[in-house]
Amino acid sequence: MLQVTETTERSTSTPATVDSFKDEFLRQLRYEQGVELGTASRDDLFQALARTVRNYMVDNWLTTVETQKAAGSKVVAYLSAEYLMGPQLDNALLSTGLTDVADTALSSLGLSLDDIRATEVEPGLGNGGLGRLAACFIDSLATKNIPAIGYGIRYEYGIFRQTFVDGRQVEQPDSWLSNGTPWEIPHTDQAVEVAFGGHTEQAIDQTGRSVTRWVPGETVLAVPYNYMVPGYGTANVNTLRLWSAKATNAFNLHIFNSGDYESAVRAQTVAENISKVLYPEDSTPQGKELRLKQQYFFVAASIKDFLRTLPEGFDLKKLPERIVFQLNDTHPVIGVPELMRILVDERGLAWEDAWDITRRSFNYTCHTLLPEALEVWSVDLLGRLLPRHLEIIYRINEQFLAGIRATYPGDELRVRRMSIIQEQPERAVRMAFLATVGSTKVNGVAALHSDLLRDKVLDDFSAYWPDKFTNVTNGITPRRFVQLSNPSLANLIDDTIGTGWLNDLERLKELEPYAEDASFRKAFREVKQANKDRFVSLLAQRDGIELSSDALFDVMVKRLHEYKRQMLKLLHVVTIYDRVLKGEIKAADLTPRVVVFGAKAAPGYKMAKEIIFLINSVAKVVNNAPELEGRLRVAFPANYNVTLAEKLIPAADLSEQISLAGKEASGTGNMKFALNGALTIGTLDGANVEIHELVGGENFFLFGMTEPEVQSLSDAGYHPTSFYEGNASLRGAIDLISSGIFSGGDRTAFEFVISDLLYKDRFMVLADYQTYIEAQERVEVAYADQESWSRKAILNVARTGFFTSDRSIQDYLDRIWHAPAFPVTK
Ligand code: B1H
Repeated sequence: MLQVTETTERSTSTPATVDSFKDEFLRQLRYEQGVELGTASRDDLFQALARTVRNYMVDNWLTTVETQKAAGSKVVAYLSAEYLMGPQLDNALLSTGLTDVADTALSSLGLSLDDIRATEVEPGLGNGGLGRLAACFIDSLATKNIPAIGYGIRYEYGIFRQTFVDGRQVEQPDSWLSNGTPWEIPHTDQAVEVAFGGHTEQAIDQTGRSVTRWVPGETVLAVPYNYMVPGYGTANVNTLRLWSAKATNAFNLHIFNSGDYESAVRAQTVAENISKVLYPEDSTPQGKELRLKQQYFFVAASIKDFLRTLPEGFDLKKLPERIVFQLNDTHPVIGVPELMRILVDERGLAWEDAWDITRRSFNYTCHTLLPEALEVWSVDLLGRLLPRHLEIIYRINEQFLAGIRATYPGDELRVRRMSIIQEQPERAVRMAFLATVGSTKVNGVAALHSDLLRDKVLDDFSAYWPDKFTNVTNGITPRRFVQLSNPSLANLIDDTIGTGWLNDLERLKELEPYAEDASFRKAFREVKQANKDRFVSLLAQRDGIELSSDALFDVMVKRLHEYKRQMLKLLHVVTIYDRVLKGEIKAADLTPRVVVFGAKAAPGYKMAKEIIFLINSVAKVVNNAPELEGRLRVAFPANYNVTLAEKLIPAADLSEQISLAGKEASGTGNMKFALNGALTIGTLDGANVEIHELVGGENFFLFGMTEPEVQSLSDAGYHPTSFYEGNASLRGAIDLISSGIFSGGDRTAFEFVISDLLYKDRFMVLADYQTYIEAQERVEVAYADQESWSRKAILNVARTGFFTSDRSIQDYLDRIWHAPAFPVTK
């Protein structure tokens, strides 16, 4: 019997005992893996364990799907080209409440849960923050009992595996599926066709109306793979549905029969390439045909998939009551003309009605401020790949611009500025504009970002539609980024304020008084120390990097991008070395510090790759300098990913969030560090602004220009050389890099980076250098007083409960989605 109740409670459908768990595990090993316990490989053990845990979620999942369907309540469909999920086993154990059962069951078989979980290969189906945000959001949606589905692409190869060869990044394919993944359930029977190319033609329908028809040139199959998304503390299990491309049989057969096997195979390859690999770009798009194909592929499949769940005879005018599509950046915005095409061409709705439905069904989240990151697709390419969609976009634009002309008569400049179609440097579709016009709400991802979006990037649009713009500050799931990644801290919190805070994170406020409690501070420090020890041993084993855990852990992990300013951090390192070499400071006076970098560069981003090479080159010299022995170490483990983040973030003392103000939309690493008791050194950028506000200025190392100051410096004309010339310490650092000391005497090795800094420095590293160095000096002083540092760190944890993604989701619900929660119990 299915029933719906108001209460939420954790339930595993089959009551699990150690014995039943053990039996299921052994059954999996024997009958699914086909091995004996004694001969099972690590991977066999992992697969069997993962499927055992998975099977405990299935009943709740099926109940959730059925109950939600029967109720016909509003569904949130999150459309995202990326989901950076991280390892799944721990999270599944946590949500089913089976961690202890599994541990005991495995121990009784002479196996170790820790060893087995370490073999999991994470699905790297995202680049960085945007993909990880999507993963946090579906976790919170499930936890909050919201009927929701995540739609995306099942890339066969995720984000590349980064290796370093002689200090340079070399990319290796990420074949995360080579052993298969226990978490997915394919449904070949539910595949849908997605069409591309061809042409459009006019026809007369049965009622005598002239209609447009798209006659596609080719079709591919989109095969859905389902992943369970268990909520925490609830029986609700939502679905993540990722699409994989497969050649259609009809197409193959036709060519096969003609005897041309080679082209049949080629056609298959072309079709299946669509979901082959994740584009490894972050913050900037890649304008490639295959990328547009990926976008249309998953969006068209997803919309079709949702529409077929509607009951026979459903009144499409009521669609916005049944679904809300959330566009995770512009990558899925082709969904707007796609829904129009379906409603007008296939379902025979009048254009005006279809437009009303479409606009009410979509909302758009923008994740950037960099102008070069705003996606455009050339009209030429779009017209070739999706001819009908291009016509529809033109018509949407025409109608939109008619409205602009009516409101601003004679203002043709404004019309040109706002047109969805840009004319220069080539005629192209501005996807952010299409998303804005086609959506009910547009949101930025942090308060500052949303303000800048409204007042700068999309100012014409916010003047025209003031109510369309809103903010939803990003968040992170505390299940993964506190409980799972930092169990020692979670235990300390449990012991101090009780349980229940994991899905009510503002309760961390109750920790505030304990900042004044010396024994709590000691316990808190012990947690941090244990996390450092854990990280140090992991790094020794994973990378052969030897570190002392008796040091300030200063961490900068994020994608490598000039605007994030890894160079500023590096200049700090080089400055310390330079001053020690010159005898300006005594190494013995330095607080022992371990600087950890983690960063992948987009493979085609030359400057980012040169900066990686420079960091590695500096690290090599600094780590071998006898002068700095025991005082300064630089560690740059390759292939920073979610798995490593979970071990590194809890070990950090200092969180580097040092982008140029006005460039980082939000950042989410900044939130993870603060919630794990690291202090932030940062600029007033992205969500740092809110972190700073919440934790208080005394508990945050603020430096650098504000966004308006950046703007005025830029308006006045920025000359980096004058900063170089006017600052001896900066000059010392830059000159040391140019001296060849980090490149075996080669003075030209880093010219590409250094001359850019001196003559362009688009992100004003040199302008913020001095205040950054001073802020680092404040860090040194503060860290020397461990009691006071612990107080600050505790207050960071206590005051950042706001950054749970549960709160972000609540904001989306209140401001944008208006979809009721729907608790499911069995
Ligand atoms: C963010 C991206 C992004 N912003 C294009 N934009 C991509 C753009 O493959 N592409 O073409 C991929 C990713 N990613 C990040 O989103 C922001 O830089 C962060 O500041 C923000 O925290 C994160 C989540 O909102």
